[in-house]
Amino acid sequence: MSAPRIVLATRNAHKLDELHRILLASGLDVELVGAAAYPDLPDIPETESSFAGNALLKARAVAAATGLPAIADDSGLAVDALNGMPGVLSARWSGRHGNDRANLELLLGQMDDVPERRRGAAFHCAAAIALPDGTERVVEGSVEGVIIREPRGSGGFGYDPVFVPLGGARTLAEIPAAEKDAISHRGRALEALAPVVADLLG
Ligand code: ITT
Repeated sequence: MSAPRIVLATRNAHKLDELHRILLASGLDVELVGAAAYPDLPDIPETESSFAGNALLKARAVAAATGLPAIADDSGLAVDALNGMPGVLSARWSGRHGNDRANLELLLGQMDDVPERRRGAAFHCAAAIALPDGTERVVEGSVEGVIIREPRGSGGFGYDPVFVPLGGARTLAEIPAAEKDAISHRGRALEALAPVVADLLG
């Protein structure tokens, strides 16, 4: 029997790379296809207030539109000094969706006067799978760290250049991809999702 096909329901190329990489490394026997293979997919407004709610919205909509199982991630950065923001608004914090550089610069400006002891933050990821028959599951993962004052590193994406995980010295943009996957919010969420996927599609 051929491996079941799963659509990765994201329009963010960096997230797509990470989802692909982490799910393949998990050893799941599945065929992964990007959402770009389905150009007529509807635009899905992220109307929920939680990462889990939005991940389910995206996975559900893509499963319904393609007739295939779909995996989606909703993720973002929660900064203590900003009362948990940008949170679910992380992708559009500067007003323009997906402008990583502008988002990061706005965040650094907002945190200019925040002293070292109050620069804590965490990345959160909710990873959801939805099947065309309406079955759905969602799991979450996080990584805690601090926001530094100047971007460092050229790997990763988004806020990675200003985020140093707790106990580390390098930003998520300064460490190799596999090292990020091993500790990241997305790596942890997908580690929890992989057995769920195997159970549902096995
Ligand atoms: P899709 O909804 O199509 O998946 P998106 O980029 O809009 O793409 P999200 O709504 O989940 O996805 O927003 C995620 C944002 O959170 C992303 O644009 C970054 O700003 C930030 N983010 C999430 N994970 C990150 C990571 O691993 N490293 C750095 N920034 C991250």
